[in-house]
Amino acid sequence: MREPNRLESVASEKSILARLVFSDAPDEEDPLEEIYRLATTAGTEVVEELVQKRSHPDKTTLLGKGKVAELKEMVEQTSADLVIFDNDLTPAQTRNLEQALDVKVIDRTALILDIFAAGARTHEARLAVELAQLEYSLPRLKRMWTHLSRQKMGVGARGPGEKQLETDRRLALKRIHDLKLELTKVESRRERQVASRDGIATVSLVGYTNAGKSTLMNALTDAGVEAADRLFATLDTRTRRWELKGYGMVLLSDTVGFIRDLPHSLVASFKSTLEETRQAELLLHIADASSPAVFDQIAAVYKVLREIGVEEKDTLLVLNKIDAIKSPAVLNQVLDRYPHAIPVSAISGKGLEILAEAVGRALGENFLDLEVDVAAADGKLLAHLASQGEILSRTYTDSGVTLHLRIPAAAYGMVRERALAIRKVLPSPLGVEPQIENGPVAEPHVLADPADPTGEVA
Ligand SMILES: Nc1nc2c(ncn2[C@@H]2O[C@H](COP(=O)(O)OP(=O)(O)OP(=O)(O)O)[C@@H](O)[C@H]2O)c(=O)[nH]1
Ligand SMILES: [Mg+2]
Repeated sequence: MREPNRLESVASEKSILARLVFSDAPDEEDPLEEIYRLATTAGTEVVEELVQKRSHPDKTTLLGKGKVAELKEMVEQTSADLVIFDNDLTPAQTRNLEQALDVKVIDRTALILDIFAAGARTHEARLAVELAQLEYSLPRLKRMWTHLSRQKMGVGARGPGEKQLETDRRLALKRIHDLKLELTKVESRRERQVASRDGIATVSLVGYTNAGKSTLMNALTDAGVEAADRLFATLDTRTRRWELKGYGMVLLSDTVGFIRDLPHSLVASFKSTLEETRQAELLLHIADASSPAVFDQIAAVYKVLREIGVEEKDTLLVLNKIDAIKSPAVLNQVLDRYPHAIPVSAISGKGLEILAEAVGRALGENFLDLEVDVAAADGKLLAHLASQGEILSRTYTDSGVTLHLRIPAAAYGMVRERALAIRKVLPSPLGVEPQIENGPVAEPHVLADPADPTGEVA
């Protein structure tokens, strides 16, 4: 039996980049920068580039006739294997362009899928990518067949080919069905896992790809996750304990990054990977403040957050990479637009203390300030308090110990049940106001959980 159709990898092919920019779109410093990064991340060698400004796309070939001819000449001169469009192409446009250029043509979505396919490591990410690839290929199966039929049987011929197309479609649909089922199982497993955490607050890092989410996760929790100057370096979700000074323990999770015009099928397939984000109490939206495209990237992330249904969640905007910003004026421009944003550098550690305070403040209502008496023999409660909360002071008494502590509200149940006396139950006081401009420089600090050196969370 044949495998359902997969997209071919474009790694190590020579590519030409092309993009249609609408005339009314704001000027970009380098309109091909992102597609160039995507193309090289996918492993292609970029040999030429072409941009056309136009008020509307050509229905049949996206670009105008003159530009298609220009592209054709480039293909011949460079012997490129492939033309990559930074726009999305309809199946018909792809077919027409392939015919006109006599070379393989792929669009932005196909390229992103290729990168995801090459990078997916975990079972879950692999399932998600395969599903997205199949959904992308399904309406294009016809094209592959039409292509074949012409070579083998002449235009309009009917016969075994049509049957093959039917078989391909059936196989693809069956596999899509199976993958969705499998992913639903993964999703409910994850939902149960997240729900079983005794209500400890989860803070989820979200943001444009390459903004520095994983680097920040490492700086805050000593997580040791991979961070790299590569688009979509992270394709799964990692959750670690984060000991928030003055507030107690929360969970911090790092996940797949977003990009503008992220294919909808891809977002849908990654639903289970994004489960932590969907259940998080607080989102930290990490933006690369040193990127000339920072405004577009912030907007693109808000759009994806809407798509996955979490736009209503409490979100702190974090402006990362401030060490790489050339002039203070650039940062001020971003702060003018987003005055509540918190500038940090995950690499130098600047601003991280202010960030931690802001997170604690945002989560403040989930924490309780208590003074409790615990029996000396109640090792279980003492261990619970030490692992879940922060003990601010302890005084030994004849019968046991009096603790002043701050714990997540969800961890209060056991205290109420077992403590000898509870004297204060107040919402935890707010942290210090984050200082945005000219704030003090915080030293880099790494918070590790001494009880568990890996800090890994199931
Ligand atoms: N100059 C500077 N570079 C940073 C900073 N934070 C991260 N980077 C760099 O940015 C690149 C991307 O970092 P990652 O942490 O992998 O970014 P990410 O948001 O996790 O990216 P994906 O997982 O691909 O979505 C790496 O080369 C980091 O070293 C920072 O504060 N300053
Ligand atoms: Mg990452």
